[in-house]
Amino acid sequence: MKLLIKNAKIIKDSREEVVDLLISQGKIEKIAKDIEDLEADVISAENKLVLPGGVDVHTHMELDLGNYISVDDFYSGTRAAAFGGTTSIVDHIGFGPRGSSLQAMVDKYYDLGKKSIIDYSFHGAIQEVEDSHLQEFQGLYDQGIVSLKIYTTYGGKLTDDQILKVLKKAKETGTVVCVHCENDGAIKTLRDQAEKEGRLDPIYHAKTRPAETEAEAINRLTYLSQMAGCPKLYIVHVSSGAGLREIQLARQRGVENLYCETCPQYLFLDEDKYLEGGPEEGVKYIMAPPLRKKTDQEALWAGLGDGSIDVVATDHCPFFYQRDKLPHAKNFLTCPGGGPGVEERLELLISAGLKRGLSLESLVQVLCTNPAKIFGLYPQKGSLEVGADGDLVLLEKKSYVISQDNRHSKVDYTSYQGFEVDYRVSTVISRGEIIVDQGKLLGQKARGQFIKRRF
Ligand code: DUC
Ligand code: ZN
Repeated sequence: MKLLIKNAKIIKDSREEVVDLLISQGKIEKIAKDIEDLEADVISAENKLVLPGGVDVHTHMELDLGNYISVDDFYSGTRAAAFGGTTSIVDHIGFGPRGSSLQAMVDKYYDLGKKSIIDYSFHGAIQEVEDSHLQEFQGLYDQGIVSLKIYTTYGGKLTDDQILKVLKKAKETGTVVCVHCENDGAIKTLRDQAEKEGRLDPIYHAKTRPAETEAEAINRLTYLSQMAGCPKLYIVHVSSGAGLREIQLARQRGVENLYCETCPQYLFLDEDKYLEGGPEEGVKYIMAPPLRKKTDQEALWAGLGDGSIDVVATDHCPFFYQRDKLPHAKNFLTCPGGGPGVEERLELLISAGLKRGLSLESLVQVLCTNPAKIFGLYPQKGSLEVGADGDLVLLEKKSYVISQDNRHSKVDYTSYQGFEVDYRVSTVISRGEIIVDQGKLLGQKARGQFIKRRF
């Protein structure tokens, strides 16, 4: 099967160019002007932006938190991703029971992932650091699981000695270590105090996880990384100007292989969301790290502008509003943390990014190319090059308002209700197959393939 995309405006060698792209057997076979191929189905990209399919390296499908499970499975979550122009995800898996091997949980996810509409991979997750766990890094790497995640807070957090062991082993195997950075002890003290004083409205979720807790943990990780010889270290969901500053300072003092991500919620939403509409509305935005101040938002946009933020991913981890979140409106301490976003990322970033004067090329870097490069999906994913997978998204310049009525996740709200975007995803192509066209899902269910990642 062949697909010919005519008159596609793409970015090539930092310049916009209008070309045709021929996809054959799922791969980009040719990029040139005026391609003719009588066997190919033809689609016109006239007046549309054509980008590599989006790569979202931070989702949590079916994440089991014990008392709650995030509501999108790999089918509904990747359906929402596809509608939003994302054609690959790398999911952060749950820990599973203590005492189990890292492989056991990855095996469980091999099964869960089979429902995906788009291509997918997983980051490993490590909550205990016995020698046996460290010895598993190589085997996971050989399967294409070339990254894993650690936490500095929550039940599965690692202590500094454990983190150092993980970083040293990762340096040996080439594994990328993703870290959720928040200072657990400080947060615990602040939460205990809030509980004692009865300050339990959603705004206290933000007040008990201040930006300093993120900045301190990022700072600590960058020094631990130096002690381990600078393995590949990736800070997930940077939410604050102070946190980003620690990354910039670490790079200035020579910490190599240090990457970071932010998410749309930290670029588009701020802590006023915890107050506007009262606790019943505010509870929708309980997530960690919490929403920050407008000044943090601006610092993150500046980080996108100067290239210090490498990736925008989503941390898509939705829980039902009515069923799961609303009952906790008066007690943030018990509310499941996380929110949706996998569908909105591309349209929000392209629309607002261009308005703010970012180049289309730099937006493609943070949404597609950098995540693919950092996590071993490149050049198969994340770029429009001959030989790459035929994963493309066509966007038309057509403003519309994001609303729960036009979403495709299972969850019953969107964090971006009422946001107007200038660009709308019109067609999504995965390995040469049109999977979304003009608001309709096409093709078979569960057609996604596991991506065996490598460097
Ligand atoms: N933060 C959340 O709020 N939910 C899921 C995981 C995370 O890091
Ligand atoms: Zn996450």
